[in-house]
Amino acid sequence: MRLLSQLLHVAVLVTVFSLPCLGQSVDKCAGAPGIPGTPGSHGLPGRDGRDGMKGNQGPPGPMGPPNGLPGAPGRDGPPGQVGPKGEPGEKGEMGLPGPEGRSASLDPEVQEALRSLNQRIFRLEGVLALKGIINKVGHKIFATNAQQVNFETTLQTCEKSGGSMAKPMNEEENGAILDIVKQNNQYAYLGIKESPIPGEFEYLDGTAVNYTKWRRYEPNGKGAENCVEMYTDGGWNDKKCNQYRLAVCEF
Ligand code: MMA
Ligand code: CA
Repeated sequence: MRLLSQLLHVAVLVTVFSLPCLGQSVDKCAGAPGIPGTPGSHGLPGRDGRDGMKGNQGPPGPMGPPNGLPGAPGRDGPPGQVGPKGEPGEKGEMGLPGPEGRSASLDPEVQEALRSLNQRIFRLEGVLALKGIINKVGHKIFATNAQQVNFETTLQTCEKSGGSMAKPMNEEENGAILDIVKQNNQYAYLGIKESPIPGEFEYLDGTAVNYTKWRRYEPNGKGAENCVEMYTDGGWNDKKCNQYRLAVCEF
């Protein structure tokens, strides 16, 4: 087909160039061109081109034959879910002491609380004294339950109440106990006992008695009267401990 086309091409050219010189003078009319030669043979192959871009990584190769050695361990998986809460641990050791707080004497809130408490106690003591329930002298309060019991029971009654047996240590305190004795018209045991030395007396804790109010000729028991009672005139008498006397305590 291509050959046919070439032949046709050649024929056209021959026709055109073989026409007589139309409209031109005879002496200037050239001869017809020759027929083109045949195409030359192929040249030598060109030089190699430059390296192309690196291609993508190929797919993994096929699995190898069985009985090969195991591969290296795989990577760790993602973390699991949070587990349930554990049992409480043992109690730790005590920590170090905290920083020193503000002195109560400089704390306005503490000061106000103390002032308020003092006032309430003062008022309560006033009511109790007015009703004859307590007899206050200096820092001591004397009181009775109006019961007549022996020395040992008096001692226990006073201590169970948070106090101790009444022990006058001066004339004023002796007068305060006397008020209670007179109001009840009952003698009262005092918080004084005979010491291991007959005829000598001491407080229940063994300390020496400085103030005394012995009645005339007392003490006269000489080891046979180990307790002390107050008469209704305020004077003291050494007496056996098993009598029933007004229980008077001090707080
Ligand atoms: C009683 C007894 C004594 C006291 C005398 C005072 C007779 O004994 O109470 O302790 O000394 O009276 O007379
Ligand atoms: Ca006596």
